[in-house]
Amino acid sequence: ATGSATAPYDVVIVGAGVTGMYQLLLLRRRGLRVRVVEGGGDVGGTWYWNRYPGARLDSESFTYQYAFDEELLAEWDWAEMFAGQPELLRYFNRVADKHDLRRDIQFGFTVQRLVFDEERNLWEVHERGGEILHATYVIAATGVLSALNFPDIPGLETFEGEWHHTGAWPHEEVALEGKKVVVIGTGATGIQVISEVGKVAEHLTVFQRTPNWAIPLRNRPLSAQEMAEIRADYPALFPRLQRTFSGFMHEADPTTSTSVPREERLAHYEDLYQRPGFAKWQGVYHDVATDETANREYGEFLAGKIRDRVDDPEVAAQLIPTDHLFGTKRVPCETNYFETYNRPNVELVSLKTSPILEYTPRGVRTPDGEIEADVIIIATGFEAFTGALNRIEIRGVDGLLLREKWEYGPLTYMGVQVADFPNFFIMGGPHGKGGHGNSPRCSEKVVEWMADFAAWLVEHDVRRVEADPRAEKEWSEWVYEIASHSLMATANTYVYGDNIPGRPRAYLAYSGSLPDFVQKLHDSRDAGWSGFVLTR
Ligand code: NA7
Repeated sequence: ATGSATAPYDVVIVGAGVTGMYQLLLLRRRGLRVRVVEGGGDVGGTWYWNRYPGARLDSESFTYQYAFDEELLAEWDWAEMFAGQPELLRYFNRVADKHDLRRDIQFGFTVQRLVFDEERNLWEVHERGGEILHATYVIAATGVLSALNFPDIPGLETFEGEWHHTGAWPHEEVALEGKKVVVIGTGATGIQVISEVGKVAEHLTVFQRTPNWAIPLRNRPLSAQEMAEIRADYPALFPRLQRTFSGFMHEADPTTSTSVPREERLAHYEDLYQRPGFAKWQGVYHDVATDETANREYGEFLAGKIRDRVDDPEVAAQLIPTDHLFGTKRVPCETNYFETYNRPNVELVSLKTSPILEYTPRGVRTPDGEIEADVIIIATGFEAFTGALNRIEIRGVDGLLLREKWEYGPLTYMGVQVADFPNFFIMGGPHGKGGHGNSPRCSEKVVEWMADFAAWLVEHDVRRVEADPRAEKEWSEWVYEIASHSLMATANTYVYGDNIPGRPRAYLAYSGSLPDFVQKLHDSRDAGWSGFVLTR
């Protein structure tokens, strides 16, 4: 217990990713004693861990940066419309350097337990290796997609080749050229990594459980001229993004699809298909997201594109989703993904008909035989929203364990606090908007609100602040209620925890809009922090 001698911090922030970095900067500016603890070796969170080949933004680069630093906005040029992981990591390192963030960050500090000491109104922050820090308040900036999900397949330890989860990719280059590679998983990540590995592997076997409605990314370099135009628009861009549903550039088309003749509709879909990024998802006729008939027609259009792009009609059929409607799961963006299956060295295997029974020393075994691999890439995603918190032993009042409280689904007040867990705040977790959607856009106002609140609490010497159980109940019921009306409720998705076997189905995200969410935070603040119980 080396840390027990140090005086308590006002705030310990868990996580030095996109959210935690900004939180640190703001709390430091407010004069608070603050420490960040981070399991990784450096800043950047998602972009520190997800170094797999092909890791890239699906949001336009310039929409996915901090809005607060005008100097940096003026000098940072984005090289591509959709930045790759190396460029993003350079950017977040630049922010850390410029603001000297690292002096308040303890790296390699993996939080194992968080225990609330009711007598002293202090949180004990226990590191895996035994170090303990103390803080009046703890802010979890642990991310919504950071706890790795592994398929439940036995024998990984017997495999004699190299294996990596995409979300914990090594810093050293992984040799894939001329190798036999197996990829498990075809979500947004799998689709990116498959398209890159297919180009270099001697043989690539893709194990797919469910196909996804992937759409072309259409990335390209940004010229100096374009960058200048984009930059000139920054003062309008950031406020505009704050008014959108999830911080993305593309807003739903107010036109109802059926008000347009079918031919015109299809021509419009063709036109949309040529546009970059989420224009084809977020920018389509609004009723595609809500009306099943409109949705199915658009899906049929996209299925036609897949059939056009994949040579073998049987493979094409396997790549067309039939189990879920377009947009009811996270829509991946792709670059030559479908064409990858036209390569002679790439093979698609359905886990539905040919499940992996076990890993073997030489590869994987299926009912159809053994498939050899030099490298196995596990692209099976994350225990979303609650995973990063539930994997820490978080003990509140009377030793209550957070993951037990959340056994049948999360309960929060505005996604930021949980009753019986005083002085503990969540910036990106279940039932809040922080860290979801376009992550920097969705978290920045939450982080700013948090900085106001934390400064106010310290200034007013509030020893204990906790969500009012009634406010928590109301919020949670409301979140579950609005989610149940969405077409998303019809899909198997990580947003409902469906990817984690044995987990009771519960809506984990927040299905309202960004401005609406921020307004609710501000309303509470303006009403003297309504919904929170404060003890001086
Ligand atoms: P996702 O979107 O959760 O995708 C994971 C993929 O792995 C998906 O194809 C899953 O199939 C598959 N999967 C998950 N568990 C298993 C098991 N047990 N066996 C076989 N296949 C499995 O994660 P990503 O990393 O791609 O993307 C996550 C987010 O990160 C994404 O939204 C981006 O914003 C960035 P399923 O569809 O569940 O049948």
